Amino acid sequence: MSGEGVPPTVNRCRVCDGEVQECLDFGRQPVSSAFVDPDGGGAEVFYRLAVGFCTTCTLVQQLEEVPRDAMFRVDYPYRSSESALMRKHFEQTARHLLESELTGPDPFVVEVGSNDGIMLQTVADAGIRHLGVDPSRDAAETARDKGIQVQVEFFEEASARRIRAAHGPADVIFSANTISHIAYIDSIFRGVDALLAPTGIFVFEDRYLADIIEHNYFDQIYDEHFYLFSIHSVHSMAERFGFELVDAERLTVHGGAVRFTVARTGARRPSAAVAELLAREQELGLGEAVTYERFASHILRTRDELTALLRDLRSKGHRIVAYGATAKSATVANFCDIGPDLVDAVYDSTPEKQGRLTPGSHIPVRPPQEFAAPYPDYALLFAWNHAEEIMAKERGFREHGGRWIMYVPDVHIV
Ligand code: DWN
Ligand code: SAH
Ligand code: ZN
Repeated sequence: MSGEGVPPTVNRCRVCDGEVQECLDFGRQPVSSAFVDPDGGGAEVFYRLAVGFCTTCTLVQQLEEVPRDAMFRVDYPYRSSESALMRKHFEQTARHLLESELTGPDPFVVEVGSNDGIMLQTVADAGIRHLGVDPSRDAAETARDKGIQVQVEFFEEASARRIRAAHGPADVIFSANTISHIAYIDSIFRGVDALLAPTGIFVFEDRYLADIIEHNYFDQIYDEHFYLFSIHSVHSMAERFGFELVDAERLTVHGGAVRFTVARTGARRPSAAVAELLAREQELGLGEAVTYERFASHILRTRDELTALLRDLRSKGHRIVAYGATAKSATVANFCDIGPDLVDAVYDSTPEKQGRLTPGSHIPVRPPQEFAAPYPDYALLFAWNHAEEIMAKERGFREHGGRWIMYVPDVHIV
């Protein structure tokens, strides 16, 4: 998208070693969850956010890897439980696992990326043996305070082997919005191989590439989302690592995701859904350059329309703020050059983000209690995946004549 032409180096697929063709370039971007202290502090880390697709296995992946310690640190600020929708989603997910898989004698479940315990809470309350694994210490402490067992470290082959030695095999390894964050995917699968019981399952939920392209959810692309999965790419990835994709279920959370279920080859019979979704994907062109060229022009159009709208409103004297200091919004703000000159503040319920500045774009983060004091004219909804919950909470904003600005799938005002 930068128009600088073909990159000089050949990029290799992290799974199959095929050639990766660059297709999207968002330029220089900060670490998406590295909120900045207003009184200075350490220098911000930037990298080039570029995406390509593997010309052999179609896996969509980033071309530059941000070191994992730069993203997931002791003070990683995201807290899954800030959303009522996600609390309900993970309670249902846990109940489903408890009823369908964790029914034998003394079952054991491991969660990769357990964050503040949003999913394991239900498992712990049911008295089932569990272990969360997450390197983000402060989030893990929140989970521990709720009585959930968590090990503060990165899941990978070595930690998986240690868990197996200490606790025995896992019947279920669960993960949500985390496997796509892990560039060293071969080590993850070796870890799953070491830890999973012979007939156990590895279940992971992640954003679905087809939904991202169809609905122009370009802001789902940021440092943490190293991979954008499709049914096809996960199917071939599982196979390469000695596993099999045995189920795939589409989810509506985060704008569209898939719950992938993977088992050891031959251990479980694949559901009809896998074949159906694979067949449907054939028509989407997820392994073809033209698909990403179309996506890139949609993204550029959105950027131009959004910045034009914000500048126009500002020049007419309207006050604009944003809502939801999401990781996603790092891409929007930095790619569209939206800073405090256009947007006064971003309101967010997460105490760990409040009082700090958004990464790269340096917009102050304020608590939602200040949103109404007084209401702005316009609010740019960065947390569009929580639109229903937020708009219901902030009903007073519209009642006072305020308007929400949306940018996906296209720029519009509601
Ligand atoms: O994949 C990831 C997902 C699960 O979480 C991670 N890589 C990072 C993070 O992404 P995100 O920041 O884009 O996630 P959310 O869930 O869209 O973030 C919502 C933000 O909005 C949070 O900072 C909390 C805030 N919020 C709020 O202020 N009021 C959320 C709700 C529901 C609210 O009512
Ligand atoms: N599962 C939660 C949290 C997603 S945010 C949800 O769906 O809302 C991603 C989480 O993965 C963070 O808490 C981060 O610290 C963690 N994470 C990142 N890399 C990891 C790894 N290699 N092993 C375990 N957790 C990891
Ligand atoms: Zn590949």
